Amino acid sequence: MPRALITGITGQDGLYLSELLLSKGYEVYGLMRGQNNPKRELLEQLVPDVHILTGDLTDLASLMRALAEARPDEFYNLGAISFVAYSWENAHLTTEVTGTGVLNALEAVRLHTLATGQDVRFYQASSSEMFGKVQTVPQNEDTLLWPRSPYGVAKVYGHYMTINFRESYGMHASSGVLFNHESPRRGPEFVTRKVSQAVARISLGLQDGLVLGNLEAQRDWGFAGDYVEAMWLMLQQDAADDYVISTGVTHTIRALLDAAFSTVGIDDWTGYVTQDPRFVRPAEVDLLVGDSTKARERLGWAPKVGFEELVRMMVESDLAEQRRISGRS
Ligand code: NAP
Ligand code: G4F
Repeated sequence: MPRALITGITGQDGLYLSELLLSKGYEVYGLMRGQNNPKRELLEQLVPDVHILTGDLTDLASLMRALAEARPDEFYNLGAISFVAYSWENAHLTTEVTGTGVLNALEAVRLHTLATGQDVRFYQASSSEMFGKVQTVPQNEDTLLWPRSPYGVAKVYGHYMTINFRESYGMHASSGVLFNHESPRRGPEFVTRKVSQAVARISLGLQDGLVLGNLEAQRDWGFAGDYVEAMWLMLQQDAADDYVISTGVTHTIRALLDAAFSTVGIDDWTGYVTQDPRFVRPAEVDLLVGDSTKARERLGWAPKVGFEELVRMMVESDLAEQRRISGRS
């Protein structure tokens, strides 16, 4: 039975990836931080077969202990402070967790291999946010990185450190440059879920409107369930490498609003949405659209869920949740 250790187990991708690996017969270990993590109960409910270990990406010894206990064949480093807007206000912390945390994870794996002789394949959750002020359209593995946020800068560090460990120590370390991926499990701070939750509440009469920032930004949004398959496929290859994972289709926030409101029968949403500079970022990533030809050709990966279906799935899930909470139909 193959064994996997996942950091960021309580996050959106951690949950989907653990379900995928469990379905493939893996013994799955998840690293959870904090002495009383509020997401523990949900995690135990959704994936009761995952073994929970405590640890933190900023604490190298905790990673070493987790590795000694899990003895994984595969290590998926999904843990991060992942909210771009938050990273300006907490730049140092973001650097420690999202940047230096990758070095800690790589060092822990390297030292574990030295001590035990066990080879561990490593996955790094890199991000399209690294492309920032994009230098080519669409973006692929060769596009120059120009990050626009402390989060993006930290991800660039983690990305190159992963490549450096592969080149320096021959580690099987791969980096997935994933474009935005969403689901009903997406945190409510991200724009897709903020919109799907608000639309559900507006249609049930529980909320009057929605306040957003920049409506012109364009994102290449895919479904998280499809994207974790790409992570797994990367670690099944003979040689480690870097891959862009994306749908190749981009939409503005306005188009997201069109799709979400039309799910509940509202064609003109302008009366419900206002803009506030509070949600506008100091530097914006205006346009993301990925070229995932390499992943499609070499991994045989392709996204299954399209934009309209994804938005509908999220709004319907939030409608069901809000009906349950409020008792309204
Ligand atoms: P997420 O839902 O925000 O999950 C982040 C996870 O990291 C949570 O489990 C969180 O734990 C954990 N974490 C935070 N600080 C930590 C620390 N100090 N030590 C250990 N773990 C820590 O993110 P996601 O959407 O699943 O994304 C997974 C990874 O992919 C992240 O690295 C993200 O940056 C990257 N990524 C995401 C996307 C996307 O569109 N979703 C695209 C590209 C790359 P708590 O629950 O305790 O906070
Ligand atoms: O949903 P977002 O917060 O995601 P963002 O910044 O693209 O980052 C996500 O994707 C990255 C991959 O490219 C990941 F690495 C990262 O961890 C995260 O998962 O914002 C999307 C867009 C931005 O242009 C933002 O300015 O939506 C715009 N937006 C407009 N109003 C808003 C809002 N974003 C949020 N979160 N909240 C708003 O009110």
